[in-house]
Parts: sequence; C-alpha cells; structure tokens
Amino acid sequence: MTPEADCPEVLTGLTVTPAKTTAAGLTAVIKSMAHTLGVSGVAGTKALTALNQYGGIDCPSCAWPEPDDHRTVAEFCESGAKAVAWEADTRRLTPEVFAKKSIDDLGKLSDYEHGQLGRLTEPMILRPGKRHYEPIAWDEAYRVIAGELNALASPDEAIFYTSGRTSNEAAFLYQLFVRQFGTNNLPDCSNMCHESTSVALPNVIGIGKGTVTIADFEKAEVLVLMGQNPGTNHPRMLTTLQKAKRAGAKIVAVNPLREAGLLGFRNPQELRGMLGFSTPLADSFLQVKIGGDQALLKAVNKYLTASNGVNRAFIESNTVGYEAMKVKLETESWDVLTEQSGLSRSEIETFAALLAKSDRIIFCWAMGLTQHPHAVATIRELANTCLLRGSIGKTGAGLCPIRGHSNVQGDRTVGITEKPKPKFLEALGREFGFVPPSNHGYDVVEAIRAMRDGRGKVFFAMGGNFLSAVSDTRVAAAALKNTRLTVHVSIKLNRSHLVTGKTAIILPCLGRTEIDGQLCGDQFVSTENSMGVVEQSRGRLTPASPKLLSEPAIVAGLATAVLGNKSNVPWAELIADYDRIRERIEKVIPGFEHYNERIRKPGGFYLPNPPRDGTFSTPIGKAQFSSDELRTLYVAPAHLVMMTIRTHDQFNTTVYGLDDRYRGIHGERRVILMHAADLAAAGLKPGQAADITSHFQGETRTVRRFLTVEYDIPRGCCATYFPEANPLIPLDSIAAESGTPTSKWVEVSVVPHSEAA
Ligand SMILES: Nc1nc2c(c(=O)[nH]1)N[C@H]1C(S)=C(S)[C@@H](COP(=O)(O)OP(=O)(O)OC[C@H]3O[C@@H](n4cnc5c(=O)[nH]c(N)nc54)[C@H](O)[C@@H]3O)O[C@H]1N2
Ligand SMILES: Nc1nc2c(c(=O)[nH]1)N[C@H]1C(S)=C(S)[C@@H](COP(=O)(O)OP(=O)(O)OC[C@H]3O[C@@H](n4cnc5c(=O)[nH]c(N)nc54)[C@H](O)[C@@H]3O)O[C@H]1N2
Ligand SMILES: [Mo]
Repeated sequence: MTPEADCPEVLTGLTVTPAKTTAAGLTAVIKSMAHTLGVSGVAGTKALTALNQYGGIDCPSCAWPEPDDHRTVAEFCESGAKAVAWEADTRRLTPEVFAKKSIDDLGKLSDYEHGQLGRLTEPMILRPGKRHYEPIAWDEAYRVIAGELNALASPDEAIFYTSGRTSNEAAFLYQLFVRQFGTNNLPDCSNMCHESTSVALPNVIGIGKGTVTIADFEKAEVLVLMGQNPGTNHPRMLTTLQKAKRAGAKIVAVNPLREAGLLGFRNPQELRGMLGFSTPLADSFLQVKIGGDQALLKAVNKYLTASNGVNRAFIESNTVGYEAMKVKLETESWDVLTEQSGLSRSEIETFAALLAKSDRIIFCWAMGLTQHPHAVATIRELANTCLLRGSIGKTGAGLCPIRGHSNVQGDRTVGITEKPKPKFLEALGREFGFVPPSNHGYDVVEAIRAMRDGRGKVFFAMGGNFLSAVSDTRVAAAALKNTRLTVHVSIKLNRSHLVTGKTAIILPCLGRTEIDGQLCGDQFVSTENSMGVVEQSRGRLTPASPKLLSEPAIVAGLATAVLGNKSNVPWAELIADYDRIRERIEKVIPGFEHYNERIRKPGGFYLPNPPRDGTFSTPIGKAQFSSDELRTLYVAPAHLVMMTIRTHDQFNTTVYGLDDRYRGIHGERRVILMHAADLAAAGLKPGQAADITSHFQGETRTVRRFLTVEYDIPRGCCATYFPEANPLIPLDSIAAESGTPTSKWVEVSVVPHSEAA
C-alpha cells in the first residue's frame, strides 16, 4: 500500500444544483476571462489572443480542429483559456519551496493544490534515501540519467512514456533517441485513450484515423454522437454542431448521461447566444447503459440489413464480408440486444430508420466507446453501420473519432508507438544509418507489469502524469517505486513526481505558449489535430524561468549524453533550427512532402487520408465488414457498472477547480453519481459518504469517502471522476485487442462509509 499515491481522502464541501440543459454562452466566456486573469494576469490574456490564430499558438487543450478558411477573433473556449492560464501561471515552484517541503508534505496536497504551486523553474533531483528534491544542473542531470541507462543489462529495461501534448518535432527526436538507444518501449497516453480506435479501424478502412473534415459537418444529414461530452471536453465542437444543425442536420446523442453540451448550445460568439438564446442540439437522445453500444449497434445493423436499409451499390463495389455479417446478425436476439443496450426496440428502430433514410452521416465518438472490455469490437460495429449506409469517402459523411490531447494523433504519426510498422523502421534506419529494434515494446499496462516485476528499471516520461492517469493507482505506485530511476519532463509538479524510483529527476520544460529561442532564432513547432491537419504553433510569452529548455532540446541533450559517439545524428544542429528536424521527418514519413513550406501557410496542410477520398488502403483494397461476437456483460446482483469521467474543471489529471458546473455538482470531486433506486437499494441517501469496492477475478479494491449524488443515469450504472477513482480499476481489466484499461467499465459495490479500515 502506498497511501501517497491516492488522491487525499479529504472532502471539500459538496453542493448540488439541477443539471444544466445547455452549454457555453456568456457565462463560459466570463468564467474563462476571469480565470485567466486570476491565475496568469496580463500574460495569459495576451496568449489567449494568439490562441488558434494563423501563426499563433495551437491550443494546448483538446485536438478539435480550427475552421479551414477563417478564424474568429476569439478562437478558443473556456477549456482552452483554463489550459493557457494554468501554463502561464505567474507563481513559481522554486528550489526554496522544495527545500521546505518534503515529498511526503507535497504528497498530502490534492492534485488541484499541486497545480497552484506554480511553474517549475529548474531541474531537480531526489537522491537515494532523501525526502527533499534538490536543484541539479542540466548537464549533471543528463549524466545521472545516462549513467543509469547505460548500466542496464538490456535497453528493454528502460521505458519511455509520452503524453499527447508533445510536438511533432520533439516526438520525432524522442522516438529516434529511444530507438537508437535500442528499445521500442514507447508507451503513450493513446494506450489509455483512442487505442481501441487505432486497433479497430485499419483492418476495416485501411487507416487508424478518422475520415472527415470540419467542413463535412455542415454538409451532413445526420450526426451521431456516441460516448462523448463535447460541452466539456471539446467545446469548440459545439460551434460546428450549431452550424450543422442550422444547415439541417439531425443530431442523435447516445450516452448514459444527458450531458448539457449534447442538449443545447448558447454560442458565446453570437449576440443571440450571449443573450441566453440557445440552439437545441440533439434531436434524439438514447440513454444507453454503460457498455451497451455494441448491442445497440448490432441491433441497428440487424434492422438495416433485414429491412433493406442498406446502400447496395456501395457495398457491392467497395466492401467485403457483407453476407457473413448479415447471417451473423440474423442470429442475434432482439431480447438480448435490448436488454444489453438498455434501450427499447422502438427507440432503436426509430434511430435505425433515420439512418436508413440518410446517405450523409457522420459518426463521432470518444472515451464512451474506447475504454470498455469490448471497445474494439464496438468500434468495428460502428464502422459496419457507416459502411452499410455507404456513408464514407464522400462529402458530409464518415468516421470521426474525437481525439483527446492536442497532438496525440501527431505523436503517433511521427513514430511514438510501441508497435512500429516495419516500413517505418526501415525508413528511419535508412535516414539515420542504424538498425532500429523491431521487437514490440511495452504499452502502458505492460510497462506497469514490467516495473512491478523488476523487468522495467528506468522510467522516463515526456510530459503527462503517468501515476494518476493509469489504472490501478496503488499497483502502479508500487511498480514505479520498484525502479532505479524515474524522470519526468514537466511544466508543473504532479503526483508522478512524488512516487519515485530510488532516484528521481524532474526536468522542467517550456510550455507551448512560451517563446522557444534557439541558435538560429525563435522556433515554432507543429501539431496534428483530430482531422489530420498539421499546423504550426509559435509561443508568445517570456519563459517562466531562464533555466527552462524546450522538449526537443532536452531530447538532444539527453541523446548526446546517453549515446555519445554511438549516434551519428547531429543533435545540436537539429535543435539550432527546427526546420532541420522537419526536413528529416519529411524524409521518413509519407505525407510530409514540402513540410517546411506548407507548415508556413495559414492553416497548415492536410495529411493524406485515402478513405476520405473513397480509396480503402486495406490489403484487399476494399473496406471490410466485421462479424464480431456480441459480448454480453453482466455484474453480480446488487453490483453496479462504474464509469470514470471528466468534470468541467479539469484537463485529465490537471484539476483547475472543484466544480462540474453543467452537471450541477459543485465544490467536490469525491462523488459517485447514482440512480435513485440504486441509492435506495444500497441503503444510501443523497449526500451520504460511501465506500466503493471494485470486483475483478476474485480480487477487490476499495476507495473510501465518496459522497453520493442522485443523478439521471441508467439503473445499474454509476459514475465517478478520474483520477480519484483510478485505484478501483484493476490493472488486468483491459479491452480485448487494444489493451486499454477499462476505465468506463468497472464492476463495483457501494456501501455506506464506515470508519473501520
Ligand atoms: N476540458 C477538457 N477537455 C478535454 C479533456 C479534459 O480532461 N478536459 N481531456 C482530453 C482527452 S485526453 C480526451 S481523450 C477527451 C475525452 O473526451 P470525452 O470522451 O468526452 O471524455 P469523458 O469525460 O471520458 O467522457 C466520456 C463520455 O462518454 C459517456 N460514456 C461513458 N460510458 C459510455 C458508454 O458505455 N457508452 C456511451 N455511449 N457513452 C458512454 C460519458 O457519460 C461521457 O459523457 O477530451 C479531451 N479534452
Ligand atoms: N479512470 C480514467 N483514467 C484515465 C482516463 C479516463 O477517462 N478515466 N482517460 C485516459 C486518457 S483518455 C488519457 S489521454 C490519459 C492522460 O494521461 P497523461 O497524458 O499522462 O495525463 P495528463 O493529465 O494529460 O498530463 C498532465 C501533466 O502533463 C504535464 N504537462 C503539461 N503541459 C506540458 C508540456 O507542454 N510539456 C510537458 N513535458 N509536460 C506538460 C503537466 O506537468 C501535467 O501535470 O489518462 C487516461 N486515464
Ligand atoms: Mo485522451
């Protein structure tokens, strides 16, 4: 047991108000400006005016794209403003503060309080046996890391994690360094995020990415939004949805919760919206049970195939596997499909009939589909629906996985993956004159197992908050503590810096809003959004401290120290001018032709996307229908299925505040949202403290003191917030094929809180 790994069991004062039915509006703008001014002063506001503008700063929050042809004056949302304010924080976490506060003192603070300590200012080291971080010079830090890495029996004993904020330039150099060092142990946040999508789609359409552009939304007849909370997690998408709606699109939302951002939108960019007029969004809302989407989609596909609601011509010329799928669907029972989805046959048939009438449908999804035991099969079933309607490869139609981190898609494109393709390795090896390792590396869950079992001895993280983001927090903590060295490149302190290997190092880096000065002048970086547009991002603010280095510079420094003359990469030259890094990316990765020229065009450029143009780049050259088994999921009587979700006041493990405004939950993050009947059955009253236990393969895990909230959620389902509930998610509870932790499908029991341990 490692108590400091968990979020502190402290209650902060819950108030509950009715859940909202519209999102954004003037309140959102006022809140974001007030927040930015409060935390970051004038600097933050200056950064806001450059956010998502041509030649400006790519918003460090989500991966939703900007419009192709224009930019409004304020092309940001409340979340983006909070992210900028958090980064442009005027407070500093200096060595003096570390000298006063031990890691034990810091561990007692909440995630919110960690953020309030301000920006890191210089490299810090926690030496073996010590409880206080001390300052260390950059060169000395590199020497310590190189010493540990080069002492390993095999390069595969080191693990190199990446979070999705890292730029293309930094990520490309990082994976190059790691592969020259000799391992493919490159787990990343994708493993916990859209991996199920990346695994499901290539066999179906030939590429692991979405196929639509933002302009497609206005041309669509139907938008299906599954397992996604755009009002909170992709607020700029609401503007797109509003436009689509005005152009006549019907919106169907599929979600266990009636999220405000799915129901209505007050556009803060319009006078009508400022005055409080809202555009209703979803035309129909399907309140599916958690994990019920595969059953729902199978039922939809059964209806479409049985009622001739399919696009025959498209299927015949572009697909394989239709007949086998149809036969399989005939054997599925409506009783099982309705019971598993939690929806009535007539609700499903109404939805399917709408799809049967439409040729231009866009299917959007996020974590509500990807973090379940059967996530990959569910996404393949969604692709089946799309193919049945021939709704791909044309205007106003297609698949649209909504990515999370602002460059999570780009990181994968430039080589951050533990399972690299031979073609990529060959190109990388050719360009840099070495033989990259070809065996598969560890994903996130495998990395934890390796550290737990003593096979992973050095853990290095390029950004992120590994300990708090991964499942099974206490197991992950013990695993990290079992290593010789943990290193984090970071901009602020987080819990991962406090649960450490024998030695721990924090390397503080520039944030995306900051000026990145190198030998040949100030540099910009590039990122790829959710729709495959690569665009530049140039920092505008004075760095938080003169001792910060950019992520590419840190990789170069490290590579030089670790590899020495074993590497013939001109690391220092590449850092002097990032154009030189982009030239190398262009030579290794298809689609980046004339990278330096096109990245300088306003709005950047699109990467190639064959299915978008109607070509399926599968081995057979056609799209592939899937015939997966229906995975029926049951829990023991009186147990519930728990999903872990984000509040309106956080970016993943970064907690901006304690409210979840749209859901009407204020002042408290340790809550569990339950159906009234499930509360009563558990002998609990709203607002009462409860203990939650998860059940998996005979093991139990418990978190204590969560306040109950009576909520409109299907019976048998409940919701808690990430990361507070992560200790409940068993390490081995992962999605089939993708290995993604089942953060949205955990079997739990809930009982009144008792003081006895
Ligand atoms: N402000 C802000 N923006 C963010 C983030 C953030 O934390 N804060 N995080 C970023 C990241 S990395 C990501 S990946 C995205 C996440 O964006 P989302 O996927 O929208 O985030 P979650 O809060 O995980 O919510 C998932 C939604 O799925 C629903 N859901 C859960 N289980 C099921 C299910 O079984 N079926 C269906 N149909 N729905 C279900 C939940 O009710 C919830 O509405 O957002 C990105 N943007
Ligand atoms: N239970 C549960 N767990 C989940 C999820 C869930 O829905 N439920 N969602 C999963 C998902 S979708 C994701 S993507 C992962 C997220 O996992 P991560 O990406 O690992 O986590 P974040 O909270 O986004 O990382 C925040 C940290 O990044 C650092 N940081 C911020 N900006 C920069 C920068 O510019 N450079 C560097 N080097 N560091 C920076 C800050 O110090 C901050 O503390 O969590 C996953 N975990
Ligand atoms: Mo994510």
